[in-house]
Amino acid sequence: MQKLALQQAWQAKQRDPQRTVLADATSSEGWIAAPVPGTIYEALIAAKQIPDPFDGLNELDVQWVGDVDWLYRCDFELSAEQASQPAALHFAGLDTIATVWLNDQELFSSDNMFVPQRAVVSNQLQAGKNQLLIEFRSALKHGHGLQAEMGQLGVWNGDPSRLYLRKAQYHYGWDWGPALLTAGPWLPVTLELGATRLSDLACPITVADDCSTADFGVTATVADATADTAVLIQLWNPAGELIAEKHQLVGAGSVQHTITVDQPSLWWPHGYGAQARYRLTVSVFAGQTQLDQRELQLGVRRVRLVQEPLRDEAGETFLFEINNVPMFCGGANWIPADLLTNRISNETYRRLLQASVDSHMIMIRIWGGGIYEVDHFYDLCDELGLLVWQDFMFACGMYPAHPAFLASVEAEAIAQVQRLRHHPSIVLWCGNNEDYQIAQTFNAYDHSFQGDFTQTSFPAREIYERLLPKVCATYDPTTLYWPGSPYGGTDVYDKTRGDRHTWDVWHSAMAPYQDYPKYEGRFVSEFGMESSAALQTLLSVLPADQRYPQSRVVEHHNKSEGGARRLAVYLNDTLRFENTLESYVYATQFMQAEALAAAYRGWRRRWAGPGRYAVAGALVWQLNDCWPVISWAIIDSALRNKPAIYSIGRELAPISAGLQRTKAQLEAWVVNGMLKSSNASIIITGYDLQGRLLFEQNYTHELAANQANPITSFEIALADQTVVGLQVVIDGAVVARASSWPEPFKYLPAYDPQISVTRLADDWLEISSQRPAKGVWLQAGDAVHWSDNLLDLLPNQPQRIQARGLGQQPIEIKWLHWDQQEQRA
Ligand code: BMA
Repeated sequence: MQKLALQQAWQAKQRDPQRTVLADATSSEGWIAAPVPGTIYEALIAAKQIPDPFDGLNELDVQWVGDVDWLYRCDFELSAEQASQPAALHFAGLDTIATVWLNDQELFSSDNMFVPQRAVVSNQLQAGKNQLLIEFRSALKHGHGLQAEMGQLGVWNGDPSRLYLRKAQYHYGWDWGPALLTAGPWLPVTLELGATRLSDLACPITVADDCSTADFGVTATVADATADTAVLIQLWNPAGELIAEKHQLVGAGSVQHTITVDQPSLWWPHGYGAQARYRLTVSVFAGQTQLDQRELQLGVRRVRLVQEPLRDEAGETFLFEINNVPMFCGGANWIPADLLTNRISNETYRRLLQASVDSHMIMIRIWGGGIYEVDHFYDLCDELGLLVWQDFMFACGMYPAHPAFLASVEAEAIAQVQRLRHHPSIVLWCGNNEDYQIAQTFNAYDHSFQGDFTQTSFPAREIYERLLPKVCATYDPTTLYWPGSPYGGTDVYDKTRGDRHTWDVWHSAMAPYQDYPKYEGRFVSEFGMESSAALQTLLSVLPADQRYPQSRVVEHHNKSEGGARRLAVYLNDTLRFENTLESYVYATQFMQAEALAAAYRGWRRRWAGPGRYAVAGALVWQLNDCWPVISWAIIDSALRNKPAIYSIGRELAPISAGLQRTKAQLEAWVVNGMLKSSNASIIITGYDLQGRLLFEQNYTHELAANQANPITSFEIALADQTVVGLQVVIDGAVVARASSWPEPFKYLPAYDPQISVTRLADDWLEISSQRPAKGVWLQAGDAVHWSDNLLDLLPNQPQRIQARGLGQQPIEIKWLHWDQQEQRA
């Protein structure tokens, strides 16, 4: 099998509706160079026919691109020998309403950007010049047509016609992203020469309950096999030793072979063990000639979703057990890292996922309004030890379920599950994002009804409760399936079973973030607080006269409904800041960091040991951004970390400390996330704002493994003048800290806490202060990698952090109320 990537010399033009496609293809004017894989937006930007859609208000000026049809053409040369071979064209992804011609002959039409297409073209190639044409019709217009025919459906975010299209839903605009209705061959186009090929390779791994054995169930399907076609199956262990080999004639088209491995090396999420992987190679031969080969990197892991009653609490758990170890899943929701996904580099994927690992997250949820990610994303999660919660691509809508739609969805699900099923990191397939929530909001969700869903006002249950689970059970039986997020009880807001999206803070009630612990769920799969992108990131899209917080362009780059107003309310509740963009950025980011830390801290405290794992996970909305914006992201579109990623990292660390202040009552606890108990000294100190020590308490405590450990609770005298700190000391080292300040912060006097920074070897720094210092944010340019940041400092408790790449660069320091005049007096 010879594979030729058709990615050179593609051109594109706007369709001339007065002409037929073939006539239009011969016209000479209007053609621009088009990157493939890619979409028409990249081509138009490169040709300077449209401005950068992210800049200023440009998004509003480029919507015409989605209203018209486009034509792509590619001329490619073949030798007589090549043209005479059995051949097929493979299209990994056509966005979205497309028709394909080869040498003036129509091959097929497609309407799902998530379904690869393969067209046999053996007798349609010619020696010399061949021409491939693809017409992309306006998805928006196509959707409006279907909507006019079948009715408008309920949605949150974007044009409602999006529900009829199997196109990335966020392309229609979302409450954190612009609308860019892309069109084009967004994934590779390949010419395959030769008939016999490995058309499918499956290898589900069945792990014994005690993980003592693993059965690798290999099924290799060979298309167009001949009498002498054979496959060679080889398995290497993580040490690189060949541990199994099987050579077999193909015969009826597929070969099955099971390899049993005793005491297999297990794949673990990071922090729990190695990410051991076995390498499976399957090669297809005709005699001695190798015709095709595929390789899979496999991991042995046993996954269970444990839903069992809790002691003394209603409902049941919703916890992930990996290799028989229950795990608190701290993590984040992932959105596509750009509107134009072909611009996302492997480096970007690695930096975003590495940052989540650095903040002790072990789970990433791929949200249902984006795309099934590229292979590299999952390879990285396998390598880095990140669990993946994978939504199917449905979000915030009352999707249809007519036969053509169901057929398209089935083809999509089969293709994506077959592509991704071998990744050990993927532990759960999930039917949709918030479709049960929107249905419940429309009173269309009758949990007890189990009849023909397609005849109800919530027909898409057919997809989530019948079609998708069947596909998963057939093609990926060792991975969990969950109908939707949130989902669980009869009520999607149920706190006692299933997963929950906690938007009581920010959306709906706009509850104070300090109350996050109240809005728990057995597994909180979404929650979030907005903040601005980094100053430089924001400035990159702001004209000079728009560089103030309430400007038209700044607010255009906050897509959340009432986003600027909600932020203003939360900011007004929390701290004082100057009305400059620099202060606004620090203030929003400080508040986001405090809010998200309060959530993780409050919920991880409920990971309280066997029978008491009341909250088993928290996935923040959202890890990343797709353009320069004010959103819920904790890493902005320029990959600049926001302070929240550090405050979250402290709450998810193997050992984390917690302080909860209710009026003058203070409660203290320590979470030991490690699988061994540990003996610790706990030091609790109280300081006034002048830096005078008010009290110190010392405890020793055997921290039980894999749970939160209550330490003490007591009344604080002069509570509104007192900052309390807690240090956890193990083997002489401070391994975790927490601090509790009088709130709201806005009532605190602004002062200079006299922070000093001492430079040590290897870019290590010692940071200390004379008076309590809150939210100490250190910056020194993009090249510096901070091991921690946004510190809370107490006198006589210096902290050491590493600033890799700092060298002798100057460090800019901000802290709570750094910009308030009175301290400068
Ligand atoms: C949830 C998510 C997203 C949305 C976010 C913030 O609805 O599923 O759809 O962007 O909240 O509003």
